[in-house]
Amino acid sequence: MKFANALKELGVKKGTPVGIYMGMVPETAVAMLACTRLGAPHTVVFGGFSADSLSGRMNDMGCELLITQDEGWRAGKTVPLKVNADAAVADSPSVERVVVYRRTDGDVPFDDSRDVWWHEAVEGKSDDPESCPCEPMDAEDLLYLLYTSGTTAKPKGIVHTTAGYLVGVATTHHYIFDVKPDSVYWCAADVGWVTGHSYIVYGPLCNGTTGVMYEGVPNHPDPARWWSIIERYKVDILYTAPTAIRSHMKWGPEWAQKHDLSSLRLLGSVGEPINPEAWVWYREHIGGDRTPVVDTWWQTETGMILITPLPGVTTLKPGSATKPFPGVEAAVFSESGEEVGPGGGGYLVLERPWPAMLRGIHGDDARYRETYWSKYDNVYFAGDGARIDEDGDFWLLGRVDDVMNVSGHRISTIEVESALVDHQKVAEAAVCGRKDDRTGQAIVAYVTLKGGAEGSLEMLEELRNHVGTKIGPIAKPANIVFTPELPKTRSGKIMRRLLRDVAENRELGDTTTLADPTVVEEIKTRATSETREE
Ligand code: 7RM
Repeated sequence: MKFANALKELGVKKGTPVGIYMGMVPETAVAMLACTRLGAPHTVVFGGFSADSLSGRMNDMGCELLITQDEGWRAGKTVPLKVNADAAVADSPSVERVVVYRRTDGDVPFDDSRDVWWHEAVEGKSDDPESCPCEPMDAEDLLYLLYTSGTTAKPKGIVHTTAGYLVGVATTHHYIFDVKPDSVYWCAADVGWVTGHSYIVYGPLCNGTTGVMYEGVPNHPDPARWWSIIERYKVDILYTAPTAIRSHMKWGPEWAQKHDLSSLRLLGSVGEPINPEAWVWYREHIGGDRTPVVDTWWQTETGMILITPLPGVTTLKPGSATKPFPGVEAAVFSESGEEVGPGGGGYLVLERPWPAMLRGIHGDDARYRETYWSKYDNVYFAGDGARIDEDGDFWLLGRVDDVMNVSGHRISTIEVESALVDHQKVAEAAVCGRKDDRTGQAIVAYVTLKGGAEGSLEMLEELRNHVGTKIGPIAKPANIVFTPELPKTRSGKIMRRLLRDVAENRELGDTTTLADPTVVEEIKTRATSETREE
């Protein structure tokens, strides 16, 4: 309330575009909700993004005000948010004012004519709701833009509007996470991604749910950090990503065993297909073999979860997101647009609108039509491959741009990855196709072994054979590169495009969204030496 009054005094009103560039502090949620109260649409830019990414987004939206903080605080180190924000604002002429939340009290540049401290802006402001009534909004008024990468270099500003979005996220949050009045719910995503928007801020807070927000990383000061938080706050619902679960697998179950996790009632997964081994590990070592695990499929564009089990209702199946949420009509189509029945595979589509669906791409209607509505008539094209099994359960196979074609056989990178991580010595694997004169494409696998073990030629053969046994000889990787880390975006998605560049000896493309840019150099060195050994 106080902060909404502060923004109001700074001239923010219905329709004023506001940028938010902050870390995982509760004030980020406060900033988002203060904008919403005033009817001002926001765009939250993940704190790990660069100044260039921030200014690109603010320019696209035409932001007039930016809310940031002095510094972020992550794994014992500071993140220079204000310094980056200043560099971004220098390239974003529409930004007139900058509000700075003091988090670390670090010495940061401050321009008195433009910048204002958060704590000074709220000083003396009223916290009476009557002093700042909610702006009445039309159901279809813009709530926020969230930028997400597509197939071009320019991120798309996904448009989410007010009523349908809130109905969608509140309903799915309630039913899928089986939220109780006294729940302590923890979504471990970053608030800068759609998962943070829908399932840290809007869904849970519409439902009045108490939530945990954690600023740090899972392994600082040690890998027991998450489990001690769960014990301390008696968290009953945990929602995270497969990549995080696999990291915990790599560190070993002993960290979780040190803590009392009996408060947990439900576990969720999102962001990428979860391999059955990680699913089972999650349920066994974190869920004490008691809790349902809900594998939830959705996208920035869908706004809300669309394919998921309902706990206590749906029969769970490790690796499958199971069934569409009630009211959602999902189907799998062949290339030519025929609906594929049980047992078949193809492209995931949505045949009926849903409340939280995107309303467009900001400023680019042509791209909106082209990306989602041009492949088939009147159905939404999700860009994911999927299979429906004999029980009608959906198996998500990853982005369709990640499908390989080896000697005319369609093989999903995810299928090969799942087979590799199914091997007891493998911690993580990423797979991509590279051009091959004989077979069209050949499969290249990048593998991280458990406990940081080094790869050997014996191990290489063992893994190729393992994949051969799991999927078939056709799916055996032509090359396996052992590497201590995989290149991931800061939201934890493996950057296969970069792996393809390495596999095909190309100059590396854009690496700016990588969490750790040094990883690819290491992989390049290993890939070259590995190929020589072959
Ligand atoms: C929520 C989020 C969307 C893409 C989507 C998929 C993949 C997400 C799952 C999944 C298999 C899941 N939004 N994806 N959830 N794949 N099973 N449960 O991640 O816009 O950042 O990404 O993520 O490929 O198209 S997102």
